[in-house]
Amino acid sequence: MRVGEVVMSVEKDANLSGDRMKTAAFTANRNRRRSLILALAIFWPLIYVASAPAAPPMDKHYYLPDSAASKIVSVAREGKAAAEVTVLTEAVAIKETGPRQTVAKFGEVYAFSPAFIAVRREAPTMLTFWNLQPDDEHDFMLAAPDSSVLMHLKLQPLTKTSFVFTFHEEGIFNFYCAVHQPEMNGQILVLPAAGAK
Ligand SMILES: [Cu+2]
Repeated sequence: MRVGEVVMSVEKDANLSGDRMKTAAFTANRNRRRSLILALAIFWPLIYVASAPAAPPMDKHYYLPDSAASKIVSVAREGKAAAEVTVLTEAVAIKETGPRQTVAKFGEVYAFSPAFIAVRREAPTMLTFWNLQPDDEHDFMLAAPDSSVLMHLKLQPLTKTSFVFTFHEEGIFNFYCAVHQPEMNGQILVLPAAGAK
């Protein structure tokens, strides 16, 4: 074997072991891919459930009236309404636009607008909340005249949220944004049904 041949033979061996390494790497990759696919197959239903579009934001924090509360007010996502009211989340004093002294003294201040709504008993009324803020969550918590909480909605940033409310009891119903207390409140006055004496 001449020097040239030795060099060639060494190179050949080197290539061989390189190929072996490539094969080993490929097998390892394939095994890794297999375990990934297996894991996906096993966990896919879980992943799928977790990423499924959240049905309306109703969980233990946000909910519509339950069957007992529905005797006082029933709330539906849609339906014919005798009246419609748009309720804005108004930024009264916020860090972006000030006034700075007011924000320093009171913190950011928001308000529902309008904060007073009159409806008739049994008259379906559509309330549409416009959360005007791009970076602030608000919510709508409705209380019965006896102060028990009937429902709690999340009002997502830059989103309109509509529900048709039908009140079955007369009286003053307070509502709140739980995030911005004590200032972000309002009242719904439920008057006698039309034609009632
Ligand atoms: Cu709020």
